[in-house]
Amino acid sequence: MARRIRRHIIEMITAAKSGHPGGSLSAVELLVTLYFDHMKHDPQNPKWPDRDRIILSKGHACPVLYATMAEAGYTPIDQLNTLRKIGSMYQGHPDVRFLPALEASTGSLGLGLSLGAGMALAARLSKSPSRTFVILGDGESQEGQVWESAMFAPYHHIDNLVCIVDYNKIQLDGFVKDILDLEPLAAKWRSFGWHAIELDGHSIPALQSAFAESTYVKGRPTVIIANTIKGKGVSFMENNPKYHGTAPTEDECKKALAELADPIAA
Ligand SMILES: Cc1ncc(C[n+]2csc(CCOP(=O)(O)OP(=O)(O)O)c2C)c(N)n1
Repeated sequence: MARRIRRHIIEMITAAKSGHPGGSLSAVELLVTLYFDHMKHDPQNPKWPDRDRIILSKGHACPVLYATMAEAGYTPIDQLNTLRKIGSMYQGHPDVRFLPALEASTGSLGLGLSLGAGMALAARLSKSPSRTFVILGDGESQEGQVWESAMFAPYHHIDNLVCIVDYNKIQLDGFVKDILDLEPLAAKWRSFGWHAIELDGHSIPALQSAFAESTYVKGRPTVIIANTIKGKGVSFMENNPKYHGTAPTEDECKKALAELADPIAA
C-alpha cells in the first residue's frame, strides 16, 4: 500500500506540474499505518462522532493524505490527477469546503496541533473515545504556536492526542539544522510534559507499536518523533531539498514510477 501511495503522489504532482513531493513521500508510512491499521474510522460514515481524527498540519503534503484517503475508500482514486485544478476536491492544500471528509483546512503552518488539542479536549468533554492524531513538519515546528499548544495539551492532561513529527530534517529550501535547529527535539517535548517516542518513521512495525503504546499512556499526550527521509522511495528525490516544492518532469516521473514498481506484479 505504501508503494502504491507513493506512485499516486508522483503521478498527481506530475499531472499538476506543481506541488510538494518530498514531504509527501516522507509521511507515507505514518498515514498508511494510521488509516489502514490503527485509527478507528469509517469511510462510509466520515462524520461518525466517535471516529478518530487526523489533521495534516503540514498541509502542503496533502498528496499523501488524498492518496491515502482515496485508497481507504473516502474519495475517488480516478480523480487524484485533478490535484490543484480549479474546483477539484483535491486542492493544493486541504480544504474542507471542497472535501468535507477532512477534519480541518490546513496549509498555513503552525496551527494543526492547536486544532488537534481542541478536538481531543472536546472529545474528552463529550465522553467520546475518539483520539486525535496531528502530523507536524520539522520546519513547521519553528512556528511559535506549535509550542503554545505543546504547553497547553499536557497541562490539560489531553491523553487522547498524539502528535507525530515528520522529522525529515529538511524544510522549504535547506536543512533544518542549518536554518533553525530543533535539537534536542525529544528532550524539548519531554520537558513540556509529553510522552515522547523516537522511531524510524518508515518502519510500519515500529509505528504500530508506538501507536499501541500511546493508547496506554494516561494523563499526558504522546509525541512520536518519526525519523524520516524527505523524498523517501525515489532515489533522486531522497534527502534533496530541491524536491520540497518541485514537480517531477515527465522523464523524472517515469524514472520514479519504475523505482516504485510493485515487485509482486512485475
Ligand atoms: C505560516 C506559513 N508560513 C510559510 C509557509 C510556506 N511553506 C510551505 S511548506 C514550508 C516548509 C515546511 O517545512 P517542513 O515543515 O519541514 O515540511 P516538510 O519538509 O515535511 O515538507 C513553508 C515555509 C506556509 N505554508 N505557512
